[in-house]
Amino acid sequence: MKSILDNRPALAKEVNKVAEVAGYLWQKGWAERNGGNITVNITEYIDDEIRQMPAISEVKPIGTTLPNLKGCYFYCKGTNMRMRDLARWPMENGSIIRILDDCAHYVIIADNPVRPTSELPSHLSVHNYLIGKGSPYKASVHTHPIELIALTHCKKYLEKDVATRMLWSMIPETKAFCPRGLGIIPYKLPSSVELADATIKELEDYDVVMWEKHGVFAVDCDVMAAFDQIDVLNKSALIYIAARNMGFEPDGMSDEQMKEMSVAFNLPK
Ligand code: 2HA
Ligand code: ZN
Repeated sequence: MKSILDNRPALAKEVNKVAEVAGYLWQKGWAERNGGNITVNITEYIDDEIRQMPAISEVKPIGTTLPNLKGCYFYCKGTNMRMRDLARWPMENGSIIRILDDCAHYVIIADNPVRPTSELPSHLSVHNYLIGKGSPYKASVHTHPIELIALTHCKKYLEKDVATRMLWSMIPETKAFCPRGLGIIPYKLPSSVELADATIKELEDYDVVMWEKHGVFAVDCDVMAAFDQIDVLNKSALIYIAARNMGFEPDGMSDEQMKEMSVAFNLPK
């Protein structure tokens, strides 16, 4: 079957990265059933021929108006699709959409009329925010990392930066590779406008934000980098659990060690 990815290696590479990450999410047990979502702003890979491609869906409302998305294109996981299927067949379990000039509607252009994630309005609102502030970030990932979610069942870790400090102190790499830490958003109904608004607000200070008792939402330059930030945080949670399972509360790196690291790696905060 013909695909929009044929003879477009740069675009194919981005979509294949999504497939690779989708496989990791499944293997890690973070993507049960249709859990999680990925959207990537692929506008920089769109050529004139793609801009001329006809819609393969009716015109659909986004549900909100997002002025910075005029002329943008996104790869989106399909609604109800499984990450484990997307890992093998990204263009059967996701699609490429074009934002129309009114910035309030979209159409699907390739490869199949797979309806995008139910979280599309919130993902697109995040991309609209990122473009607005001139961010180089192009990818957003929502997933259900087991150990990080478990932490949010404890009130202490819902306080600002308490989880961040604990996670950073488990292994030096975590602060180095997730330097803005883990933002926390108190429980809100999945897919709600309130959750989307709170996420955008928290992304001002963090690249990875935790939705209490639900999952994380991460942004970065590409999907691999967004995944890596979640992965290093969850690795720290696993180290914490391993220590507790050995029968003790882990000491964590000292404040002096954290400081020395932050200076050496030129990290913020
Ligand atoms: O779309 O995980 O929270 C699947 C989800 C929504
Ligand atoms: Zn979810």
